[in-house]
Amino acid sequence: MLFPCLVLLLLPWSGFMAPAFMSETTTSSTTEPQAADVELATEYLQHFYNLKEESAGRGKRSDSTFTSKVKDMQIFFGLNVTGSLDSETLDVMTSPRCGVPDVEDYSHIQSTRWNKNQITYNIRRYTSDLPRSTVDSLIEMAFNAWSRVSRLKFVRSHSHNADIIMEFATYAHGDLFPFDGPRGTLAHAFGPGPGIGGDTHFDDNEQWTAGPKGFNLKLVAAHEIGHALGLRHSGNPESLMFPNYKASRAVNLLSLEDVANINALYSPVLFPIYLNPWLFPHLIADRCAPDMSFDAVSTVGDATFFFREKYLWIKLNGQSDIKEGPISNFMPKIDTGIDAAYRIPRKNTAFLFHESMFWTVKGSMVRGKPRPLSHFGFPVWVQEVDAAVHLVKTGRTLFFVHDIYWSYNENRRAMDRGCPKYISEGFPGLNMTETINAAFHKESFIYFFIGAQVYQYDYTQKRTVGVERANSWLGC
Ligand code: 8MR
Ligand code: ZN
Ligand code: ZN
Repeated sequence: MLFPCLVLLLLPWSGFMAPAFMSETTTSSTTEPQAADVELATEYLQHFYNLKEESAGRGKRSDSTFTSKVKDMQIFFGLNVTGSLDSETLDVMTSPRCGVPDVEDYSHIQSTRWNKNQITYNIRRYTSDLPRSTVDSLIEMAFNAWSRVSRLKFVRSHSHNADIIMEFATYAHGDLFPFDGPRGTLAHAFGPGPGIGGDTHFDDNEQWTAGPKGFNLKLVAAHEIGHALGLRHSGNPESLMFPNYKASRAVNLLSLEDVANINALYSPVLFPIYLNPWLFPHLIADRCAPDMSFDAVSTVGDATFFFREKYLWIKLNGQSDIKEGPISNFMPKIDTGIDAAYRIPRKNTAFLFHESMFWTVKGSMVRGKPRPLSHFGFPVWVQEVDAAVHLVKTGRTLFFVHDIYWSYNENRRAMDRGCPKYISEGFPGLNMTETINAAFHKESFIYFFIGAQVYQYDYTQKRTVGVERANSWLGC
């Protein structure tokens, strides 16, 4: 799905994922970076951050270039900006993103697809590198590569409701995945789905061409359209879906493998099997339904995330439009619902809970594997939490479980004494008819999402001061 692969700087050199290489960096136990780490980081920064060859970590002047590239990378991923190769930074540099842990695990077929054969596209913003008519025809050729070999049909539309909206943009451009300037990421595409699903963005800081120089638009568009149709990366260097740009591929776009994969995904046999219920309009949760409730609500990076089952709505700060789609479209590692979520702004870190496990999200990137709830010091009988909220003023995180709550001291990393307590004791005047679905902190209020309502609770005065419909924050 996408997307995600998108940002991801997909490890374009094949040695990246070799097991020998990984063990070299992951087993080093000292805190000083090892030579192998510096080498790894140099290669990574040359590849994605335009670090020049001669700046490779030796000598005074080049050290400062190296450090500043490390900082750029840390800013991008929401890490502490130290400029040094600390373990978190090395972790990001070595983590196989995109859910593509090693070559064996490349899975060629995405699990989501469009529930129709005819798909519309709209070109919303052009590049000035090429005449518009050239862009139109290169994009059309890229779609034709796929329609020639499958049952799919692509129709150009002038409506902004088209399934696939294509645009050229630079740096931050309204999704969670800003472009990175020249080179690095060339483009990205969201997997099938409503709203942003299928949308395809090209980095307008690249030199787009119709030939072999710069980056060939037809080739990159054909690869991105593969993602927009639901294909992910292939480990086969012959495949258009191999994650590297190789200009010579522009002649013969699709390999036999690509043809097989698109037909497997859109095979007539599979059509009636609805593996992905969210793709079916009547099953897409209507965020404005009168009884709408959410499982978890939290800020993440610069946005507020509203989770319900496997679906996510994202309201970016200061913007009125809302992004939506399956959670995995935004966080490919997460293939479940989210029960509870909270964020510590100071650390730019959010925690997402599913049953007895939780994920850590730095910036907008899910880090590492999920960890068990016991990390927080819950007794074993707590196997899931209903809601969580972090209070910046007190440095405490409150976890709600049925009719009780825990208070966790984030500085001491321990549960407060006297926990758990009854919610009715700590939050008198909260009209709890059912368990709390979600909790969210803003200004000096805690907002408790209970069923289809959200209660505005003043926790200094210990009373409920307002009630709204849960989805009123999503423009309903
Ligand atoms: C052949 O087409 C592409 C290859 C590599 C198109 C885009 C890319 S990319 O380097 O921009 C890639 C990366 F993760 F940044 C994004 C992608 O795989 O879609
Ligand atoms: Zn984008
Ligand atoms: Zn790709």
